[in-house]
Amino acid sequence: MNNPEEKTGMVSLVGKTNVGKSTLLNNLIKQKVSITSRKPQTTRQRLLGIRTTGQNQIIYVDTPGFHRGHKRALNRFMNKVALAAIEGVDIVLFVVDSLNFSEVDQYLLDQIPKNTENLILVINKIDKLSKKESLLPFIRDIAESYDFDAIIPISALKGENVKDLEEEINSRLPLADHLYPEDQIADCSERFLASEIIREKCITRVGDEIPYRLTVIIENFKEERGLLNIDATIYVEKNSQKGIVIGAQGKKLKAIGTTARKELEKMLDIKVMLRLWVKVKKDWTNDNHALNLMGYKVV
Ligand SMILES: Nc1nc2c(ncn2[C@@H]2O[C@H](COP(=O)(O)OP(=O)(O)OP(=O)(O)O)[C@@H](O)[C@H]2O)c(=O)[nH]1
Ligand SMILES: [Mg+2]
Repeated sequence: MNNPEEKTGMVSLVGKTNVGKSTLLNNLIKQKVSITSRKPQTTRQRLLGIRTTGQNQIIYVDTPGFHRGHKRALNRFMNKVALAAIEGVDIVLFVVDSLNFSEVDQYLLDQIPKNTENLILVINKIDKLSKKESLLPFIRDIAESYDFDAIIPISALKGENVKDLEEEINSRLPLADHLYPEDQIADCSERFLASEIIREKCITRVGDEIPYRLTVIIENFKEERGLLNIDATIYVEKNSQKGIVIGAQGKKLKAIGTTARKELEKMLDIKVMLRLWVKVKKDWTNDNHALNLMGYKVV
């Protein structure tokens, strides 16, 4: 080891869809790298967020939320990525929603090997609880089926107790050299980030079904004389979905483009020219070949 005092650990955020894993990741690393939304199945790929403080380096792994009842190839891919993140890491954060622990949470908890070292139960969204006392029976019920190494109630949205969680993680990091430079906070490209921000703006503006049938491909990403030119295609599965994304007189697509552009300009600190197209790729979410082309590496 180059520095015998350095500590480094991989920490997975695992949990059902919509419990707030990506919100927590962004809060832990103090920057938005993972998109979030009130709709389920927002995160689709494994994504790293890195935080280095002094001798400690934590590499967080955000994962797609585990979900059931969807049988398409994209859903199978997402669940596989979710489950894979349980193994080969130093610490697992099992994230649940304080208002709702269901069969799906239980199923996922049952998938975690009993000999997992450093399994921390993170109970999120405590800001929504009307009575904090209801946490005790909630904790008792979940802790019955697993002997957690620590249990920490938090609010990822408000930042409540997130510092305690970070301290708990730091106290469990193994001695190892850092893997990333101390100023690096993510491992994804700006190109990927751009596609995700555009997808996030689409998710919040279209109805309940389309977010699951929509993806974004960056066709061109080039900086010229202080202007970042981004051309992106939004793929959906049907003509009717295309019409919804575009909206009357193209108004919805325009709003998606404007909000995405503004956010990207802030994040990347550069002026952005964003051009969006909407295309139909029939049944892409259920076609392994198309999924690979869209960047979801189904092997
Ligand atoms: N009130 C409240 N809402 C929260 C909190 N954390 C997350 N949320 C909200 O819960 C919704 C889901 O959050 P995400 O971070 O996208 O959840 P996720 O677990 O990453 O979801 P998937 O990527 O689908 O697995 C969003 O609307 C968040 O704003 C919290 O602590 N309190
Ligand atoms: Mg997420």
